[in-house]
Amino acid sequence: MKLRTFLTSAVAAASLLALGSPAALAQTAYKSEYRMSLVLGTAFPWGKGGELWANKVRERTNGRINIKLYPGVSLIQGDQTREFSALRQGVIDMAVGSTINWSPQVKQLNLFSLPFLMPDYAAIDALTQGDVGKSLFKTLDKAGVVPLAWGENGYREISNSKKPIKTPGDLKGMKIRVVGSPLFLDTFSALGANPTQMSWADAQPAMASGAVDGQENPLAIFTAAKLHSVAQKYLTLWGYIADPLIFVVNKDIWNSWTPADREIVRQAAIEAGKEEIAIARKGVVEADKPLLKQIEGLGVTVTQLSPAEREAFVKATRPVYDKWKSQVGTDLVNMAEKAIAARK
Ligand code: X2X
Repeated sequence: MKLRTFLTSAVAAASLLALGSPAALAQTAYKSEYRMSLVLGTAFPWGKGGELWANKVRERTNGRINIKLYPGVSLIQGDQTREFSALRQGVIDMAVGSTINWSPQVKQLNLFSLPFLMPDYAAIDALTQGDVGKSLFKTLDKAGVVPLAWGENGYREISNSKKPIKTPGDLKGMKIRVVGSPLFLDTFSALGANPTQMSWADAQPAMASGAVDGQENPLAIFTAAKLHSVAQKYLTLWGYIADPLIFVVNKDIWNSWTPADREIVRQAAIEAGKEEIAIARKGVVEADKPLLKQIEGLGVTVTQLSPAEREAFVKATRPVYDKWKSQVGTDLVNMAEKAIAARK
């Protein structure tokens, strides 16, 4: 519709012919709806982040950019590891996506999945808000998408249906559902577990039927997805990795917007990202960690590791860290290690 309106404008058509520029045409061809891909919906911090972004953009562009949310990665039939390729190809217009799900296509994003790289939230911030974050945005830009802002899924704590996990030995032979990159297979194999890759959509029935014993995900997902009701009775806080989220737009879509609208979309993503991170950390950054009490209230045994107990997991996964350091990129990992050591 917009395209036809434009073409009937004699002045514009004349200048288009004069310029012979497809970009000039593209810039006016706004779609009536833009499709935002998300793994999780608005019951989760992740989906709320997407909703905050979409609402700000719709309001500030007076509806010129109208975004619809597609949670459950429904635009790609639930296969979250295909999200990045689909974004690049234009099957998806924009997304709030996890570094884990995009890491099969962008190997540098495995950085955040290196076991025990980031000891605390300040370490995550030191990476995403510093030079490492900038370097990764350059990589994403080269890979064909427009990265705008960081959000957060969270520290991925491990749960299972069998027993409290206190030592790597407790994981021996346990069937653990993992997602995404082969790095996860290496980490859980090093711990003696039996990892199996599957999508989030397949994971919940697999836990319910006992096809898998355990999984790892942030606490906000544990509660919102009610994982205690699919036999996840034991939860161990080990903080081994955390996956940031990234707000991105497909390059052709980005180029089709006016510079002023691009700026609105970017600013809205930055604000939504900040708000989403606060939501994702709610309940676990307060001194009394109310989310843990809530989870215990569901009949779940929550295990907190002493520093020495945690160190045993660090040691057992160190060969995986070393192996993957070169695959992620030695310079990038060195930069990350330095940024973490210098964090406030
Ligand atoms: O599949 C998962 O575990 C989830 C929802 O956390 C991601 O998409 C990375």
